[in-house]
Amino acid sequence: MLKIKEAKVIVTCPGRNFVTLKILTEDGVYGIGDATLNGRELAVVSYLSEHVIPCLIGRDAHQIEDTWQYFYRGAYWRKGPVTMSAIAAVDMALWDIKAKVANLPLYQLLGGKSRNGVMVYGHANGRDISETQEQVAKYIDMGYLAIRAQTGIPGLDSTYGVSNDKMFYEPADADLPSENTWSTEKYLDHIPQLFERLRISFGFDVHLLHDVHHRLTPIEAARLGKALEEFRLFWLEDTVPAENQESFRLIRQHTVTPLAVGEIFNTIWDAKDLIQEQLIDYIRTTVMHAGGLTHLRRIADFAALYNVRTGCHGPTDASPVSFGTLVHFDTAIPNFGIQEYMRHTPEIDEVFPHNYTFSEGYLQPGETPGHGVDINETLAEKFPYQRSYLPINRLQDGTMFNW
Ligand code: GCO
Ligand code: MG
Repeated sequence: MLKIKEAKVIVTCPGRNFVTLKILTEDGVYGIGDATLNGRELAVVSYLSEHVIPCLIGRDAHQIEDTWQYFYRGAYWRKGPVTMSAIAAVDMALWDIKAKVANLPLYQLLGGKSRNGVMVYGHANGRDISETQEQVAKYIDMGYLAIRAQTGIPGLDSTYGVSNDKMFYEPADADLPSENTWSTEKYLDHIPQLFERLRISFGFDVHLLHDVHHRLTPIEAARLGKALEEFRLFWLEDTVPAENQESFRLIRQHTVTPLAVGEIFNTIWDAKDLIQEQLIDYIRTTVMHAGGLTHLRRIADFAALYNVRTGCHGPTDASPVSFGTLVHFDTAIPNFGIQEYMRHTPEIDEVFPHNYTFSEGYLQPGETPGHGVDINETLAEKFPYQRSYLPINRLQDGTMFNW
């Protein structure tokens, strides 16, 4: 029995907010987990402090599955992003502890290496097609093999995925939600031109991806998928809001452009029909929002039965703790597809010392025991929480829309 002695929540904002859970055992071994939920950070802090930590003290740190079930079933109120982010943080921290006690890097506990490196994609974006093209060229120079391309839309002041700071895109940009405007017609006319230009300039050796960010209806998504077929995207992401899993049947009937979805899902139940009916190609559930490693493995194993591969969400709102854990997960599982990798600023990297490395388009896990990420608490304290919200989105006539 490895008794949990203490658990604490650390909130820090070295440029953006992160919520970290640190679990300490009686033997002095500790583990850390990421509980960041962009724009709703303090709800998870409260959930952890009021409802999780009191139940954790005295439990056996080695009982990872039982602890997961305890918090999932035990709350009675299942699922939801706040609950599942809190459970995720506990789970990550416990896996970190178990691997440290075993004196092994985490991927060894997950079955060892299934590949030599984890292929990642970076984010190229620009105010117009030419600027996006320049950014794609930059990522190619940095060694990336896969690049997501987003561009501003003529006639719209701002849109998802286009930022001023090209390398460190952060969509939560104000202490009250900023407002974007949207026109599906303008968007649908413009995006095929972007990919035509990128294929003419860079050929077909580089993988290209695109994120629609939940803005189309199924028939519009089908039209976009068809229009992009000749440019052979690696994937088209979040075409429609996915509350209706059956939306994907219609999209699937019309296009062979590969589909990715799931960054806002928190359980296997959100993706069950999509996977079982083979309506998607990549599942984007990720470690800090879908219940940690324990639940993510369950989703990946289920997906493997239906030829669905993983493409875990890895935005800047995932702290290095999540990235560290994901790199071990991606290294070990058989049906890995790709990993999103939005870089953190040097300030963030300093607060969260870590040992995963990027080289020639791939991330590599470190070899130290655990997931290989720590938190510098003294430094973290210097950056107090600052409220920061994601934008909202309205149609040009003022109607509230999906962001
Ligand atoms: C992505 C995402 C992000 C989200 C962000 C919200 O594909 O990486 O869509 O950019 O918008 O994680 O917090
Ligand atoms: Mg996305």
